[in-house]
Amino acid sequence: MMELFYSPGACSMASHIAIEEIGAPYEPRPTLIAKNEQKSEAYLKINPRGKVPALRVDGTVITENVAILNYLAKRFPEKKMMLTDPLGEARCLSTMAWFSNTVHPSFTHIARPERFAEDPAAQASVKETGRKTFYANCQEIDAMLKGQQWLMGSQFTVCDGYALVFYVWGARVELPMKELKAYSEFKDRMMQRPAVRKILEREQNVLLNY
Ligand SMILES: N[C@@H](CCC(=O)N[C@@H](CS)C(=O)NCC(=O)O)C(=O)O
Repeated sequence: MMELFYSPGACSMASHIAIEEIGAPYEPRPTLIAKNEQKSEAYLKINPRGKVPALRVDGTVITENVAILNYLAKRFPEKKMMLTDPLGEARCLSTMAWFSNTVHPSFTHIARPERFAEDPAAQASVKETGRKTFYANCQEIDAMLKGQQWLMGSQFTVCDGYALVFYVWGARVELPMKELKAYSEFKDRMMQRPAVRKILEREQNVLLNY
């Protein structure tokens, strides 16, 4: 049995959506960042970095969305959650790596400026710069989605749930996400998928009232 450790509204939603879309049995293990549960003694035994998501598979723990999403797509190839030709697979990995190493950290500047500067005045500046950088990244996602149904084209993949995370975050910090037309239409399509809706409801996501 697989177990997914996640926190509502966190980047773990990417893995949460993927595992639900796949439809394989798993145990959802809420690990609430709001209550600092990701730093609890019990959870640090699962992921010593104190971060979600983590996926435990028969006693082995996988961390990092990119690795979890790649694992899920490969373990359940019949669900076609990733492009499988070498170029297509590289495109999926490239997009997920960019999400993880660039888009996510740009949001961290908004949500956790104290991690980048000690001085409160400098933190305000980090936050402001983060808003610009993060929104520019969202505009890039919007451009990637222009004229296509899903990020990789006509095939829904594990990249799509990951892209939804950043739409949610932008909405949460009141960036003008609705001005991003292709991204907003993509968000609407995502919300029509029963698995996505189920996860949004389980996580009590802001998109349900957006
Ligand atoms: N690159 C990692 C990032 C994981 C990460 O930073 N998770 C955040 C939630 S979005 C977290 O657990 N933060 C808790 C903390 O830093 O204390 C991934 O994609 O899995």
